[in-house]
Amino acid sequence: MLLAKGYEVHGVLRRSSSFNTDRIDHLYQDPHDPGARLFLHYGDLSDGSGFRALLEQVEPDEVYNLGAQSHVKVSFHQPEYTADVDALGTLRVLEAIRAYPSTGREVRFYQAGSSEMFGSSPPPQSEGTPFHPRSPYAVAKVYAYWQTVNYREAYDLFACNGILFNHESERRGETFVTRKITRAATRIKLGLQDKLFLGNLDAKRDWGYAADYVEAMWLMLQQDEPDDYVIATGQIHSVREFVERVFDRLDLDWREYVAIDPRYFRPAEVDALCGDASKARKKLGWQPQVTFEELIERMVEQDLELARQERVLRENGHSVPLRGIASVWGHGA
Ligand code: GDR
Repeated sequence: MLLAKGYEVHGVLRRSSSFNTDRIDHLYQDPHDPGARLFLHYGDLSDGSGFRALLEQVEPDEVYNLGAQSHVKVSFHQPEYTADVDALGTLRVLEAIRAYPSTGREVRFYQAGSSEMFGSSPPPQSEGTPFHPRSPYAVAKVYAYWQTVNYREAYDLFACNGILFNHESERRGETFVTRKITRAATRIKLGLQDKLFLGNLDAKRDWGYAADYVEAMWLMLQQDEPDDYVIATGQIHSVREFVERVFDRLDLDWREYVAIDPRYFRPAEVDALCGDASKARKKLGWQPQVTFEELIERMVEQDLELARQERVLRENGHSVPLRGIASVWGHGA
């Protein structure tokens, strides 16, 4: 979205021994190309000095902190790491921005808050709803939220929290429930898999389309004053309903294929999230464009195509990496 708006974009990339850029490969630009506007730098939210150096080198106008250990279930297995990256990582970025060299430029800061912060506070949730986090991930996000508010109040930073409800797309990571379902159901449809193991089907979420939500993040940083906003569709559906719709769309009876595996249950669950985004509607002029049905259609269409490609490869004797097929290789997430 930022590239389409004409921005020069600098992304921070975690070092890994294998490539981890699959989801942005379609944006790749050769950095030697004089017209290139997308650059990647090694960095990590656990490394404050690296981030400070990057800030001085890049001199950004806007910083979007979307980095996190973002999987709720995984945060129960890695609570300290999650707190370090999601909570302290945000503090490191805020500190770096506060101490930014006196170029006279203001850096606007966006913090990816989460509806998970509301936890067990009943829906509908809005900016005034008390937080009651239910996972190490959510607790870390609450810490980052309040640091962002405090840096705004204490140092006059242009810092905003977006409190985004679940947002999905064709590029959603495969261990999150929506993509796990569309990936598995389409593979089942094409005879590549015969079971899908899930956890709690009764959880209810407010699922929107990611492309709509990034527009809201950007809008927050274009306002005269920094503020915090809930971004949501205001519609709630259960995981069971999501499963049912996806399998229906493929003319399959989900009951024949879906089984419950308790290893996907969470020690504490968030039962129901449904956001009230009236403030964003009023102040940012924002509203979601893609409906729940369209979201499912887009995800199913794309994953059907991936499954078709996989089948052709297999039929021709090629081995296909299982990376990205969470229902095969999900590690309990
Ligand atoms: P969530 O997303 O925890 O809401 O956080 P996720 O898709 O992981 O879970 C949604 C609900 O589905 C239930 N569920 C399962 N979840 C997973 N991952 N795998 C399963 O097999 C499964 N079976 C049932 C979960 O228990 C849960 O209730 C997402 C993340 O993107 C966060 O980073 C972000 O902050 C919030 O959305 C808003």
